[in-house]
Amino acid sequence: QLPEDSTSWSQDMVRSTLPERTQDGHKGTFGTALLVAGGPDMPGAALISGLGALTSGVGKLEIGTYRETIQSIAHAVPEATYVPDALVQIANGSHSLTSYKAIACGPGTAPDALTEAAIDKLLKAPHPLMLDAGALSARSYAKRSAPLILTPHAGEFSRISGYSIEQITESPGACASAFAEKHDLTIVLKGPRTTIAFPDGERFQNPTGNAALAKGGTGDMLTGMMLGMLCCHDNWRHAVLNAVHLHGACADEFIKTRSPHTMLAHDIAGLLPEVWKHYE
Ligand code: NPW
Ligand code: AMP
Ligand code: MG
Repeated sequence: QLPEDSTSWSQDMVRSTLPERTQDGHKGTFGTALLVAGGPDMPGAALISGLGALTSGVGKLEIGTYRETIQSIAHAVPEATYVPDALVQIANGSHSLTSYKAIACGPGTAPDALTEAAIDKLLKAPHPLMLDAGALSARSYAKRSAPLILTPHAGEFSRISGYSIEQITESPGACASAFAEKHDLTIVLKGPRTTIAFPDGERFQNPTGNAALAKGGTGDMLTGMMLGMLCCHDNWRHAVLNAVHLHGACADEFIKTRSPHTMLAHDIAGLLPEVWKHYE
């Protein structure tokens, strides 16, 4: 039984770990990210997570999604390029994964055999990999050298771990750390005080955020932000922690002047430029 207390990933820690955008950098310096997201019934998940990545430091973003989803979101995310029918291409090995700096998969994707077959291939890529939403399942993970980061909410964590919602609510830190150490991966257990548990037992709690975030799409935004942060940080742990902190800080900024009832997930991408600047 691990103790429940976790260190807070504080404002000062964010300030001292955010990367500079090197003056002589070009888009290749900051890396290309692959975001596999969205589906015919959930184009918004690809749009929202795409906005999150693009506002979080990525050099270039490729969004892998369905052909019809591309048509419905490209006007709203014109900075991205697109990989049509990405899950099929990844699952059958016809889309190379070697050039990406980081990959995320899951917002709005169906939790089905095709997604699982694609994940088998994504796990073999030599870069940080994030799995969220439709890419979270009760499965085993092949050993890999690069970081593997899962971002479940309590319902998803219960599904993949077998812990009951009650156990997770009672002891989020202990449950997250036990799972992270057992499977040699990182758990970002989302909730009012998100817990970040690394595979070596290190664990933090996020101090930012409020109930304005209790709305569809905010988790998709976090996935995109973390993907972008993985591209612009040298230290992947700092990328994970800073993404969670800044995501919550945007919601805190929103409610300084507006009702928490009214925030939209994509408002976070509009708030992030000024909020991030406060920490630089
Ligand atoms: P209940 O009944 O609410 O109490 P699911 P999802 C339970 C996409 N989206 N937080 C909960 O219990 C996502 O990316 C697309 C949340 C319920 O039984 C996914 O691909 C959007 N839930 C897909 O939708 C915007 C908690 O878990 C179950 C919980 C489904 O994602 C919306 C919900 O989990 C959305 O982001 C907690 N703390 N604790 C778009 N615009 O395209 C317990 N639960 O079934 O995986 O549903 O999270 O909505
Ligand atoms: P998801 O359930 O995947 O859409 O993710 C929801 C996001 O909103 C996560 O980052 C949660 O930590 C955050 N969130 C949800 N409810 C609250 C709350 N009451 N207070 C603070 N953050 C929340
Ligand atoms: Mg979610």
